[in-house]
Amino acid sequence: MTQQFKQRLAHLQAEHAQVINKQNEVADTGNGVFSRFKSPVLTAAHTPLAWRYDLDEQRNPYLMERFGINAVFNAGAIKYNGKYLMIARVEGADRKSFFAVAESADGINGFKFWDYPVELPETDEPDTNVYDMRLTQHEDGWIYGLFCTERRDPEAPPHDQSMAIAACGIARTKDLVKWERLPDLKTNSPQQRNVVLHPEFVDGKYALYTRPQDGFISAGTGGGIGFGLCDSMENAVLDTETIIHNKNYHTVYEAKNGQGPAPIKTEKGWLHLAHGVRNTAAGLRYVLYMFMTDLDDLTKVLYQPAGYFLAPEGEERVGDVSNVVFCNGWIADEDGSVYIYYASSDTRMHVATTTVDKLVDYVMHTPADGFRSVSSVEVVYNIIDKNKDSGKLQEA
Ligand code: M1P
Repeated sequence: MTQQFKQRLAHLQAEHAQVINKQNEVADTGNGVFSRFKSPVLTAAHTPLAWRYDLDEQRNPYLMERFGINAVFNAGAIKYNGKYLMIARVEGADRKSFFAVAESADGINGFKFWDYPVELPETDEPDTNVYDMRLTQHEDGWIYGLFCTERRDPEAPPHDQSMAIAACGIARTKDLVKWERLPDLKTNSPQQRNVVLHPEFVDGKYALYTRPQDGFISAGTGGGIGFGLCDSMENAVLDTETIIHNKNYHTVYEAKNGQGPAPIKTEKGWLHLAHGVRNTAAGLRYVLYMFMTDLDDLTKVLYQPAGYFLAPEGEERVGDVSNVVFCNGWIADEDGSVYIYYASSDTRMHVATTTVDKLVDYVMHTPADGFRSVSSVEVVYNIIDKNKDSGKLQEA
């Protein structure tokens, strides 16, 4: 091995080890609902050197990257065998995404990718691009991964190389290593993204959250979070979708929205985390918001705090698709802690920590949207008056 090759390899290894072993710290006092952390938890730099470099000097004398990784984001998550796992969307420099599992012992530090990315089987209709997997440990015993499969629109004229069709791909596994691919979900909507499997049977059927949409980017007449039941995941067909949470004028979800990870069951109801999108002069802005549905009637929204739960801040605001936070994975731990894995600007993964109790308090006691400025002022007056009545104003 030449000295040059040896040195470069040693530098790459040291940098990689530093990225993985970096200990994270809570960012600031925060808003009391959750804690943010100073550094991302999973990035392109976390991907193993063995994926990117041919480490043989004969074949790669300059030790050049042979496969570039552009971004690591939009990860599903699950606690499995006592470890915190993310199944990330890894996007190559070639723009194609694939899935890869990274694990950590404490859910915050030391996320390390498994040796190989996921080998995802295909259906008869090959996928061009796959992304945004939601993992659901279903009570039928399988772990399901529902994701977006994207293919070129067969109706697209030759001059248009962007027109695409998004559909929900379905795969299942018992160990996150060996995956069985099932047929794509069939619904009445021309396109689907952000489809999520509910963890429990409902009336003996599988329950799915959907996001019907007319176009690939614009939701058009679709765009709300839908809900439907199907008999089987081996041939998943949804005849009807009921919109349980719709787009709404002058809110953070006025352009479109989508269910995040599978909801968390609590004594008060199902906790949902979703993303809301609005249009601005600077392009689309994606934030996260929450709501709670009824334990018996999953289509009934019981509580919904106004506005966003988490929005991009600081460096999170910049990336491949700036001003975006997106979440498709969270873990509710046995001790009541919740790890929210969210991506910023389609580039990297972060974690925010909280508890089920705090989220329930947040969802039940944060005032709902009054949909007008005058209602927002009433909410503020109400808080001030209560502080005044209890003699707390001087403490502010
Ligand atoms: O670029 C932001 C997000 O855009 C899409 O989400 P949605 O379907 O809700 O608009 C997805 O492509 C997602 O992966 C991406 O993060």
